[in-house]
Amino acid sequence: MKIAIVCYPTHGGSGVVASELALGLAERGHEIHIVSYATPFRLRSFSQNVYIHEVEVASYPLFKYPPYALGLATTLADIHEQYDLDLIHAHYAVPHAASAFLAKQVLRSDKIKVITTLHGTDITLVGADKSFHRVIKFSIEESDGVTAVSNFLRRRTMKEFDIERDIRVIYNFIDTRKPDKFNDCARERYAPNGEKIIMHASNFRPVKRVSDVVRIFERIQREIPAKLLLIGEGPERLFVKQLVKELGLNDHVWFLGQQDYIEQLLNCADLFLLPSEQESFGLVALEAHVCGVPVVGADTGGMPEVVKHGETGFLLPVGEIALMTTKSLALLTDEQLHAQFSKAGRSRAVTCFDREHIIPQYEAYYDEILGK
Ligand code: GMT
Repeated sequence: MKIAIVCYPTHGGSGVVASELALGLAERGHEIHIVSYATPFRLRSFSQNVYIHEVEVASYPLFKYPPYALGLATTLADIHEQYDLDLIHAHYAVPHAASAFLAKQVLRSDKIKVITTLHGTDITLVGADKSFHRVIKFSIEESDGVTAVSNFLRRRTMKEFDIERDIRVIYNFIDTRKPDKFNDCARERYAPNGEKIIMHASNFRPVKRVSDVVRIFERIQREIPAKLLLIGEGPERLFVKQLVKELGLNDHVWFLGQQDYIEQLLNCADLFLLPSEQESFGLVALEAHVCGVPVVGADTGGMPEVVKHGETGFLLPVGEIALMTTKSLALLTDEQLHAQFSKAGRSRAVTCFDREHIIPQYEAYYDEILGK
């Protein structure tokens, strides 16, 4: 098949999933055209069957805001004319699904199909904004196929947008071979005296509640020697740094910035914290599990579909810092319990979320939408 994959190029989960899907499909012989405003970081090196198209947006003194959605639609139409695409797979509804719809209209073609994958914040945060609501609903209804990354997100989309059409749940996935390839994390660099290593990675937006991570860590390190590794960049980073300073934790917290492949770091973590307000799936929790790292986080959104409470981690109500601390300490101080959760998490990742299991589900869905 010839497939255009539209995605964000950044470190967020939707861009990672779209990039890994592109690589997986390309390996299976499909011709993949990545369409984005920059080259996604996971696709910077050459891959057979993957073509990168960066969208250019004309600037003009009249434009207060560059019309990216129009540039994207034009690029998609151009790519179709040159390569004769079978389908456009838009990751993240805003504005990708609307641009894909527009491209199809511009081409006046019923042959090319549009599939939209909803990732989470496109529905729960951006989608909840009145200024986008009608267009998102329209784009979902007009796509030839729609997938959501969790049952939670499917239900939420149907309710929030009053959608009656079918939405297929296809879970996010992971390459479970990675931990063997990346096993060079030096624990001693971050925890020279054998301290426990707690980790969090996110885009440091309010929805991630990174200050909860710091407060939980502060309570943990009162009881046992521990270090906190914070990965990522985002609007709350400075605020979090200030909190770390105020709590007297400067010597215990590492800010590691944006990392392209966090598996290397996860390999030396003892615990991953994800206390988000909302998480439609929680790809990073799956990344932790594949490295055998138990997760303590919030019982929200699609998190229970990834982390099995009491088996691979603990999920507590949003904001319950005290309970999250208690469960973290239980895992960090009981070696047997930790080993049991670590094994169960890794095994869950391999059994339920391996790329070899999920990518064929996308292929089958493409066939179905193309009427093959
Ligand atoms: O987490 C974010 O805010 C980024 C966002 C994205 O679009 O990259 O993540 C969403 O999509 C991921 C991939 O499907 C999911 O794993 C995340 O749970 C989801 N984030 C939220 O729902 C907050």
